[in-house]
Amino acid sequence: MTERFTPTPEDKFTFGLWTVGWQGRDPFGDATRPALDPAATVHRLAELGAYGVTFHDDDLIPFGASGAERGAHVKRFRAALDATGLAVPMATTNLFTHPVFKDGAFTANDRDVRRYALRKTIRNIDLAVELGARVYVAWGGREGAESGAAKDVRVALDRMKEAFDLLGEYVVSQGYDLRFAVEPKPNEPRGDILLPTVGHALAFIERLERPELVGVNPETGHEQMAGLNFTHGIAQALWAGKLFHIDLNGQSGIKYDQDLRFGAGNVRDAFWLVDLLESAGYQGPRHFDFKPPRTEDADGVWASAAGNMRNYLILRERAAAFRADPAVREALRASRLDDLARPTAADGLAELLGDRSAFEEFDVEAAGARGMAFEQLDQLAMEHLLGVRD
Ligand SMILES: [Mn+2]
Repeated sequence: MTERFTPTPEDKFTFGLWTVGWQGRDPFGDATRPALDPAATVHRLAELGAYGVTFHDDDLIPFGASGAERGAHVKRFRAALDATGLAVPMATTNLFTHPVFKDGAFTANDRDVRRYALRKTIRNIDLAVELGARVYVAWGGREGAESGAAKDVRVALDRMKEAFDLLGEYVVSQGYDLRFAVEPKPNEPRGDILLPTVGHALAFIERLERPELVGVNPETGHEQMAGLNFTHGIAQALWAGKLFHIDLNGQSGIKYDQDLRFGAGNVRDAFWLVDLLESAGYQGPRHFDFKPPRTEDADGVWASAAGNMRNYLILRERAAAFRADPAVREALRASRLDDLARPTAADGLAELLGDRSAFEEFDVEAAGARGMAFEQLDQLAMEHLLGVRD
């Protein structure tokens, strides 16, 4: 029973150093846990069955460290990776903690801050590539404003585009096999953040010089903070060929960013998300960007980390059982999902315009009276999710 929910590297579960390493500092309270050593974290994640680990530059190398200190930190981390076989599929930049970033990084009003942010990012891109990363995440947590005139949003978007164009030029010029993933978030820490949702980010990417190099890294809680359906956002990112990475966690509705472990919060959306990722054949890492609540001690931190992976595997099994159930297949037909998959006018516009049964002779009243049978279908999903159907 427990055996089948034990993660292995083949499941491609990854964790940020900052997740289990979160010390529990929040706007109202001090740290409740000591700092974790990155190398020890790598060993512990490997023991739990993870595939990889990710990092912000400052998670690995304390901000302001000298060149020699930097080299020593990287060496220790690399030794832990070599000893455990853990991969580094993704890395990212901390462009939000230091006061210099209080008005943003790529879109800070101060030009010298923007230039510094790009140099800080490029320095960590070199390290990311050295450690084998294929995706570089960009979360612009401080790119935004609390008041109207403080940020000219159209001009700020010009600067954001300029930043991604320069970063794209850099990786191409270096011959790096690295793609970028924009991580949307509606607010927190800024009152309003630029590129607040998956949809905003997808539209922005198409304006770049090298759109093929840039995709999205949606986070469960960030879309749910905006009251949006995360699974629908992921489906659209997949449809656009832009799901370059994903941050899984849990969130209970529209409130502060909770970063609960995956499966906590909106478990129904988690079920549909796993169903989507698995049925779409998503090949990327299943990356957890969560925070063990500050109530937890070290044991609680690792229990929380393990819970993410276990919940994903449970939901994966539940979703597969749902899809394999003959009653579900019948219910999907009754809800006419097969009909949705048929092109509306494969016969062409002229045939549509000449088809009297499509309009003049169409029985609108009869069609309007047809039930969609969605409730029977959804009840079957609920019962699979709750584990009362096999
Ligand atoms: Mn979050």
